[in-house]
Amino acid sequence: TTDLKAAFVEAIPPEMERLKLLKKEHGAAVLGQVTVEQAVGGMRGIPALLWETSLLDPEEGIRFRGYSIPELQERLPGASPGGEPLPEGMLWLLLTGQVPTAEQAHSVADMLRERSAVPAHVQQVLAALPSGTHPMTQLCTAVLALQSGSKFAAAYDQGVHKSKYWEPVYEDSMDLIAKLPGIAAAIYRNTYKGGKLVEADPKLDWAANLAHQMGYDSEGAQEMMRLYQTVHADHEGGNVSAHATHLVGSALSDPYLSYAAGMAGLAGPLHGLANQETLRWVHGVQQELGGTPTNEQLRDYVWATLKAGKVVPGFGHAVLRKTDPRYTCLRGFAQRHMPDYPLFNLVSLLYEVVPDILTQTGKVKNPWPNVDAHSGVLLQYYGITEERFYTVLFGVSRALGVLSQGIWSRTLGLPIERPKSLTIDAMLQHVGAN
Ligand code: NMX
Ligand code: MLT
Repeated sequence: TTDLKAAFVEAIPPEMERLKLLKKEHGAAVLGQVTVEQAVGGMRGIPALLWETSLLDPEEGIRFRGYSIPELQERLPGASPGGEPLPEGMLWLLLTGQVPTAEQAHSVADMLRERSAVPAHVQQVLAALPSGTHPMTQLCTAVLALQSGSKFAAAYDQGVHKSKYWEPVYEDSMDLIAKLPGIAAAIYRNTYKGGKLVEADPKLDWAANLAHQMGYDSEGAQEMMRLYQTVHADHEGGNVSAHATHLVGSALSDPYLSYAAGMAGLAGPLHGLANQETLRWVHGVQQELGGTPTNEQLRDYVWATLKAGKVVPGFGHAVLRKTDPRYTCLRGFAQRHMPDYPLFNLVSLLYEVVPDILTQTGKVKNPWPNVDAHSGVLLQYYGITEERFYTVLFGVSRALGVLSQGIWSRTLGLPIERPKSLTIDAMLQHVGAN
């Protein structure tokens, strides 16, 4: 089939069986134990979430449905043969577990195009926000404004049977994914281009239309956007945006409410906003040291950042322990398309200098760069220079992963999430210390 919904429906019975088996035969098996340090330390490493769309290895990085990023660059269909992967193919993969054919990916593009119109009231809500409102606040606001059209919320009001939750959740998720490029582009044009919107081009795929509606029509910018939207799609279930979406969805809040919650989390500087922060920090380097600083000068700059009690944005990770393969992938794109771009050279220099220094602090568990250290350079090269907008582009992509998992969560009947919390006293009592 070339119909995503039909392919998803085919994938449901075996998955239900596997979960049933897991619960029935192995429900009492121990996945791990929880230490006091983990409970007070951001729950790092506690295996306590079911997340099907991707899985992360601390050394190797992310795999989407079992496939690494280089594997997907080879296997996922492009807009043209050999081109960068189409995010529509990633969506098919995340939802069904199968690598799509080119025909299947293009049919997803058609399906999304049909749902892409952004309602007038959402444009009005965006237009009513004070100038200077952060683009991520605008994204959350626009998504909440769309919630009035939620098919899941309406179906729940009508008393839909729980075995049918997945269907309106699927419809909401596809509607939302379809509208995000138009919403993101409207935020961009309102904020930076005097509010002059650009119509979608019915010949273009989802990511190319995002670039087009923002005002960027070069082949390079469109290919960059396809890759960008593909690699940010998912990063297993425990990161702040995925977990927030999952948590809020578990209360049966609809996909608009859950994704808006995820985006509120992505807007934090330790998470998605780090792509904005990286650019600001790199511009600070350029301003103070000029275009081609020496390693020595860079080292001093990094130490000054640390001594001021700030983080070096784009470096470190809560769970990765090596260079993020998304960083490596975007670096590969830069090597192919902009090898002599001064900003790329500066970012490459940082790769040589920063990890050593972070290691010398003796406390940073992962000194290597993450995706946010590289994504902004690509955008800058194609003229998208407004870094306060960057996290919106991350967020549009993240919809593919968190909403696909959301559809599965409602299909599998996962319950409301409600972990146990403890007071300091209760922990001390538990360990016999008071
Ligand atoms: N610069 C300075 N200090 C750092 C950095 C960094 N890049 N990374 C970690 N540390 C510090 C951290 O603040 C903590 O200090 P303290 O004990 O004084 O509180 C110490 O090193 C140990 O932290 P870790 O256990 O290594 O890291 P943790 O899991 O707590 O946090 C991040 C992970 C990603 C929040 C952290 O590495 C960071 O703040 N990085 C910079 C921001 C960033 O790039 N975030 C984007 C992550 C990817 N994404 O898109 O979400
Ligand atoms: C992400 O893509 O969500 C980030 O790398 C953060 C994380 O995985 O914790």
